[in-house]
Amino acid sequence: MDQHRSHNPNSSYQNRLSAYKRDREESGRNPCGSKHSRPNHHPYNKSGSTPRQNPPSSQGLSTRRELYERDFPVYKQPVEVGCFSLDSERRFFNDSRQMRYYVEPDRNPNFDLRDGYKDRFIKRDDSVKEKLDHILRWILANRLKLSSKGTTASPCALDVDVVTWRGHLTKLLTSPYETKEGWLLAVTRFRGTLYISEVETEAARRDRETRTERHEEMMYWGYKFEQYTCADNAHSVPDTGGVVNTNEAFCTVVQTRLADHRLLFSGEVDCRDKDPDAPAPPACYIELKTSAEICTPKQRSNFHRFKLLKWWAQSFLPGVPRVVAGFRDHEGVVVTVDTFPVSKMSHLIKNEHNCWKPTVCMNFCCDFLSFVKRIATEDNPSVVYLFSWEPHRDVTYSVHRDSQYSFLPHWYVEEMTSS
Ligand code: 0WD
Ligand code: CA
Repeated sequence: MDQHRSHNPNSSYQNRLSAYKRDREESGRNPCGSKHSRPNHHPYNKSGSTPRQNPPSSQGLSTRRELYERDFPVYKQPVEVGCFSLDSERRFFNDSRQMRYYVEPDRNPNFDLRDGYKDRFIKRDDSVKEKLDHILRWILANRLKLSSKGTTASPCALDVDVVTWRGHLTKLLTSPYETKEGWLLAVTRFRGTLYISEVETEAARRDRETRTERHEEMMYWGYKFEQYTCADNAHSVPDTGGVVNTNEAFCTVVQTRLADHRLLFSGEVDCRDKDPDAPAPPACYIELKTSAEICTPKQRSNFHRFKLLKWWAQSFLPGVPRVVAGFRDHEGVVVTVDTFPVSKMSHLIKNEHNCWKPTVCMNFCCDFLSFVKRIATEDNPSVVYLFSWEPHRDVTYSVHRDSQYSFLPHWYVEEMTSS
C-alpha cells in the first residue's frame, strides 16, 4: 500500500492558501461560524416557534453566500493514509492495483470518444447503492492506523469526526452556488464519529431512470478520454482498443482537518504522474475531465462560473493539484487538451461578475459540519439524521430510527464493537 507521509501536514499548505486567508487571527472570530457575530445574518435560522422535534425540522442552516464571506478557514494539507481498488466486478482490494499512469496526449489529439460505446463498454450498475461500504471495508482493514489507543471509554474509537466520500463534501462546498440540484445526506453517529452517506433524491432517481440515449453515450465519453490518456503502468502506453469498464476504480483515502473537524474521506483518482520523481500522493495525482469546447464568450463565462467551481471543489478537497481537460466537439471528438492547476482556478474567474469564492465554499462546509455535530447527538448505529437541501431553501433535517435510511452495515458495527 502507498502510504506517503513524507511531509508535515501542518506545513506549507496553509502558506499556499494565503491568497484566500485574510487575517483570521486578527479577527479573533471562530472560523467555524458558531460564534458568528452578525445577528441579522446568522446562518442558523429559526423558523417560528416550532419545537425542536422532527419531522419536519424546526431549525435550518442557510446556504446564502453572503453569510460565508469570512476569512478562509483552516484546512490542513490532506495526507494520504491509504488507498484501495475496485476491480472489474467491483470487488474491494486494500491496495493500489487499479492505479493508472498519465500519458500526456497531443494538444490537439482528435480522440474519438464515441469509439467503443456500442461494443467495448461495461457500465457499472448505478442502481446499486454502495453507500459507504468500500470506505468501511478500508477502515476495518486499517483500523490500527486510525484508532486512538488507550482511552478506556472507547478503546478503539476512530480518531476522526467525519467519515464520508469526497463527492459528498464536493456537493457541500458548491451548495451556496447551486441552483438546480438539491441533496439528501444521511448522518449516523457511531462511537463518536459522524458517518455521512448520500441518499438519492427523487429528482436524481427520475433523471437516472429517464436518461436519453444521447446522455448515456455522453457519460461514456469521460471514461473513454481516461482510456486514451492512461496506461496500466509507468512504462506502457494506453490501450485504446480495450474495454472501458466503469466498475474499476482506484480510490485514495485522505485525512485532513477543516477548522475543528477532523475528516477522513475517500475519493476516486483517475491517474498519477508516471515520473518516479514526482511528489508523493496526493500531489502526483491528476484529475481528468471532458468538457464541451468553448467557442463564444458566453460559453467561456459559463465554464468559469459553473464547471470550474465543481472542478476546483472536487480536487482541492483531497489536494489533487492538476486537472487535465479534454475539450470535445458535438460529435465527441477531443479538439484541445489543457491543464488547469487547481491553485490557479480561482484566479481565472476574477473577471466574472459575482462569481464563486473558495472561502464561501469552505466556510459553508465547515458550518454545515458544526450544524451536524450539534444535531446528530445520539450515538446509535441505527439512527439516521437525514439532512435535506433544495436550492433557494435552508438545510433542514429529520430523525429516523431503524428505517430504510440506516446505512451502517452489521458487519461493520459488529467488528467495531467486538474488539
Ligand atoms: O452510488 C452512488 N451514488 C455513489 C457512488 C455516490 C458517490 C460515490 N460513489 C462511488 C463511485 O462509484 C466511485 O467508486 O464512489 C467512488 C467515487 O467517489 P468520489 O470520488 O467521492 O465521487 P466523485 O468525486 O463524485 O466522483 C469521482 C469520479 C467521477 O469522476 P468525474 O470526473 O466524472 O467527477 O468517480 C466516478 C466518476 O468517474 N463516479 C462514479 N462512477 C460510477 N458511478 C459515480 C457513480 N455513481 N460517481 C462518481
Ligand atoms: Ca474524472
